Amino acid sequence: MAKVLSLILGGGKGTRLYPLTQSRSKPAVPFGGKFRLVDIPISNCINSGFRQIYILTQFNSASLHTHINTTYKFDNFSKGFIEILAAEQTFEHDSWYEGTADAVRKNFQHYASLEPDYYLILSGDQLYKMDLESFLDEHIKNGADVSIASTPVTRRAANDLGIVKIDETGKIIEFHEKPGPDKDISDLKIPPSQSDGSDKEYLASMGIYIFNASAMEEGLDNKDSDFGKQIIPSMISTKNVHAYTYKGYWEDIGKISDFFDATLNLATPVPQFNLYDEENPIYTKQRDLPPSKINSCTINSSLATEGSIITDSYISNSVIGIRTIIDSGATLDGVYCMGADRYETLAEKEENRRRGIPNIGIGSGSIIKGAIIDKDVRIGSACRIGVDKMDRKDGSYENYHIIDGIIVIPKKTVIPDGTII
Ligand code: ADQ
Ligand code: ADP
Repeated sequence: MAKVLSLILGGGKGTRLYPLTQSRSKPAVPFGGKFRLVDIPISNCINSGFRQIYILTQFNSASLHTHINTTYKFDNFSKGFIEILAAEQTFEHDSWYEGTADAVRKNFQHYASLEPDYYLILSGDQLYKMDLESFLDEHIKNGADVSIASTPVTRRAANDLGIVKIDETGKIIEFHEKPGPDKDISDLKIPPSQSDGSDKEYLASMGIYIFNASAMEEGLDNKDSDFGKQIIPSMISTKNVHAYTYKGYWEDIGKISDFFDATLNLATPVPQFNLYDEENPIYTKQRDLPPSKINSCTINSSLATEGSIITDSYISNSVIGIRTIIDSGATLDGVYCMGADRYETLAEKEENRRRGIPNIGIGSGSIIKGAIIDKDVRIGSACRIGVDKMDRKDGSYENYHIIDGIIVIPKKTVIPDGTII
């Protein structure tokens, strides 16, 4: 059996997902109502039989630790483990990870003793299901030093991705990292003999790589900081680098707008990413929460996760996270509500009343459209958020942000009764 070590790139500073990454590392960002971003690559690894996994992340946080420790347990016989390697100061280096390759390099001492045959590098912010075992089989069959999972994309999508050109055997002969809209890359088009005739005329790197152990050591024996910008382009001419073509659903969710769209898509009647797949489940923390209680509501194209209490409300195109309390007469349309870490007690609610602050959840009669509401947010009654015609410019405001036109309310924010955003 080949020994494969999976390394999940858990994120740089997480700026593109800010403010969701204000108080947590990117892998710990809640996704899909009850999951965390990191559950996706981990589940892909586990479902493919790869159980030795490191998560490389810039910030450590108690929440990521708790999540990993309470969710993923392997028995003694499987030799499985999942460990977090957060950027740390050592005698050799005192900086953050300067990029993806730098993150892998700085942790070499942690994996060297395991003596893997192969390194599987995965991105931490993508939504897809892929049989990584077939990817490895293909890598071995091709006698490759490095293989790059690649997927067909349009010219527009090609702007922000690494674009590969392959020969008839699948060997990569050219690689251009993020060519942007102006560069002429027509010579990188998929040859007509391999094209399916759609407008997806280019083959893009998915940022998922398999390296032979020796190729990884050689590739990182320099000061280059990024796989996409430096390591991969320089290996194309010196090593046997192959593409593995994947044609299923694949979405980068490292940006607020993509994260938001992918989340709401989960709630559509036929979502692109199937959470109801018995063979390839997405694993997450077992919480022992009660079922959601729903009283006199109209709910359409929405997901309501465990432990929520929703009363007399109208909810559409929304994802309602764990322990969300929605009071009577509220309307939510196109909202990802992450939920709450705990229920408030009656005494705490009494204290909230005395202090004039709303309870955790969404107050009565509030209307919310096109928003991400982080955990433990208190939205008062009769608020109007994203409803009225207003000139909303992207930026940071007193108690909310607007990013790509989406209203984002950070964790634990208090939005008083009657607020209009
Ligand atoms: P990007 O996704 O833009 O392009 P990058 O920013 O390097 O590349 O991120 C790759 C993954 O590594 C992400 O999950 C990110 O969060 C994580 N990451 C980034 N910096 C990190 C750091 N310092 N420490 C730990 N993790 C870090 C890459 C490739 C492209 C390819 C796209 C596909 O470079 O060629 O097309 O992925 O999405
Ligand atoms: P996030 O999900 O936003 O990353 P954390 O994971 O750090 O946040 O917090 C979630 C955990 O913290 C939950 O397991 C919850 O039980 C616990 N928690 C948070 N606030 C409280 C509180 N005030 N009292 C008790 N437990 C809390």
